[in-house]
Amino acid sequence: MTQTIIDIVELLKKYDWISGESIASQLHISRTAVWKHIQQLKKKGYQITAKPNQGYHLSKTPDTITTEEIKQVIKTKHFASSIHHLPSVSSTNDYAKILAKKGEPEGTLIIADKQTGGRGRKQRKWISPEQGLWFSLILRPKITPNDAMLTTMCAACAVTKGIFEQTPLKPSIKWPNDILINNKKVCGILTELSAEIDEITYLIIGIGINVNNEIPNELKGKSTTLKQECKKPVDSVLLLSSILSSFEHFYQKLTDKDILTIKDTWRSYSSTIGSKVTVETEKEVVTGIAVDLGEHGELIIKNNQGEKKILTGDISYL
Ligand code: BT5
Repeated sequence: MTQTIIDIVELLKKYDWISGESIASQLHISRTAVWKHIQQLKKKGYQITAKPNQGYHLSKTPDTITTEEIKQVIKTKHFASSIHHLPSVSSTNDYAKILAKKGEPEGTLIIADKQTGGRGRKQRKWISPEQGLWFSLILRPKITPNDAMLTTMCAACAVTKGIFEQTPLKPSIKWPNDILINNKKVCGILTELSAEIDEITYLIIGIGINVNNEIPNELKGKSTTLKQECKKPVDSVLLLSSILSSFEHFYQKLTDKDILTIKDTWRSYSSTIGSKVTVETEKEVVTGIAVDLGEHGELIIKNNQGEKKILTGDISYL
C-alpha cells in the first residue's frame, strides 16, 4: 500500500461517511485519484460502499493481513525486520520458540490469521479465530529472568498506546497482562522465556488482540473486540504498525535501563494502581489496595496486615 492509500484508509476509518471531494482536498489529490485508490482497496478486500451525496463508507477491512502490507506500513528500525506470516498455526508462541531455538534474530515477528491452539497463561485456552491480531515477537533482552515482567510491561504499554493512536477508545492495563476497554478484556499478553540462571537466552512475547473477530458467547460478558467498541472495523495492519513502533520505543528504554519511564507510562495507562483488588496466586488469595509496582514489576498490595509483593497472579477488581 502506498502512503496515499494508507491515508485514505485512515480517513475512511475516522468518518462514518466521507465524500470523495473531502478525501481529495485533505490529501491534496484529484477526485479521480481517490476513485482509483478506492477501487484498489476494494480489490484488496476492503468493503467500501459509495452513495451519491454521502460519499464513501468503510464497512469491512480485509479478512487477512499480508506480509507485503505489513512491510509497507511498518516504521520500526529492527522489530519485524523478519516476518513469518502463517494462515493458520497452533500457537504463534510455539512457532516462535522453534525459530528462536534455531537462532532467528531479535525482533522476528510471527503472525497468524488464526490459531488452532492459542494459549493463555497456565495452559489456558486463548480463542483466536480469523480477523483478530495474533502475533509473537522473538526478543533477547539483556536482563535477568527476574526482570522479564518488565518486557511484558513494555508490550502492555505499546498495545495501549497503539489502541489510543488508532481508535477513539480508552484502553487500560490490568496487571499483569490484560488490556481492558470498558472493563472488558480486549487483549492478553503471554510472555515465555528460556533462560540460564542470570541470563535470558530468548524471550517470546505473544500478543492476542480481538480486533474485528467474533468472540464466543461464553466470553461475551467479560471480553470485547475493538470493532464492537468502535462500532466499525479497525485496520489491523495500522494497529500492528503502531504497536510495534511503540514496543520498539519502550524496549529501547529497557535496553537503556530507563525503567522509570516504562513504569511511569505503565502507571499512567493502568486501571490497577489505586484499585481495591483480590489477587489469586498459586499459593494464596490476597485482598487489598494495589498501591504500586515493585522493582521487577510485582504488584504491591496494602491491607491490614501490611504490604505484600505479588509476583504473578490473577486479579479481580472489587
Ligand atoms: C492471556 O492469558 O491473556 C494471554 C493471551 C495471549 C494470547 C497470545 S495470541 C498470540 C500468542 N500465541 C499464543 O498461543 N498466545 C499468545 P490469561 O491471562 O491466562 O487469560 C486467558 C483467559 O482469557 C482464558 O481463560 C479466557 O477466560 C480468556 N480468553 C480466551 N480467549 C480470549 C479472547 N480471544 N479474548 C478475551 N479473552 C479471552
